[in-house]
Amino acid sequence: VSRSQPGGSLCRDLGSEGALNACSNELKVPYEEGRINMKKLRGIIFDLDGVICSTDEYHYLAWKALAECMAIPFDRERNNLLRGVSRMESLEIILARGTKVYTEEEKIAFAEKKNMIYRSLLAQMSTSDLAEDVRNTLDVLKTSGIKLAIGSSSKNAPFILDRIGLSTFFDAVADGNCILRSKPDPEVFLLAASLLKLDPPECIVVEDAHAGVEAAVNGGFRCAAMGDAIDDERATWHLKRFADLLQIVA
Ligand code: B16
Ligand code: MG
Repeated sequence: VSRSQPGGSLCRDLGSEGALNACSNELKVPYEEGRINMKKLRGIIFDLDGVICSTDEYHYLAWKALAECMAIPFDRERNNLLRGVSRMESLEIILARGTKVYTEEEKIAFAEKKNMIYRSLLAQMSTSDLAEDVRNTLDVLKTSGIKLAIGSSSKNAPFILDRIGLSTFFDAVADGNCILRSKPDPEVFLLAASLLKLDPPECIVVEDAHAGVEAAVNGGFRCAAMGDAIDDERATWHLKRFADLLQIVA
């Protein structure tokens, strides 16, 4: 069942739990010291779509459905440009391939239509859409005493977290409902860090978008890149699997 609207400003700081460091794996993913003045790792800020869960695929399907209605060419390569950027900026990137000019009201209506399609796909998600390695890795990180936050451009983040059973898991959630500027601006990550009461050099950001890696670096964070952004040279670590994070914190 689809919930009506994302729940307004749900950015929160729930405090941290646990202090035992349960991770003892050897660091196998090298990092480049000196790019950012490193401090002891105390927090991890996760992007949501494409990192915690595969909702990036639903974004693609929903934008594709809209683009087809408008006879605008759209494919997965184009879709990769939308990762991490806001809904309205995404629409502008799609419309740039078309020939027609639209009013602001029409653009808002297009974005709402896309969001309705997207939310109907999200509504079908359940806790089984949280991959086992993500769940297990998050559990290990939580018991290690490292604070965990979400830093997502999405206004649907509270709804998604609810669907996959993580609505109360994170120590803080900063999302598209709480920010004025989306990635590559660092606002969402700086907000997440401040909710955790940590400074950027004490945190790392996990991202699947080039815009997100750029946002992390712009904010003074070290970044672990994965998925579409795995080869981004601005990232400190390059994660083949989500569980590789455990090698960073060891
Ligand atoms: P919404 P993330 C981002 O989430 C998506 O990567 C991006 O494709 C999307 O346009 C943006 O959220 C806004 O999403 O329409 O749900 O508000 O990757 O930053 O977690
Ligand atoms: Mg993402």
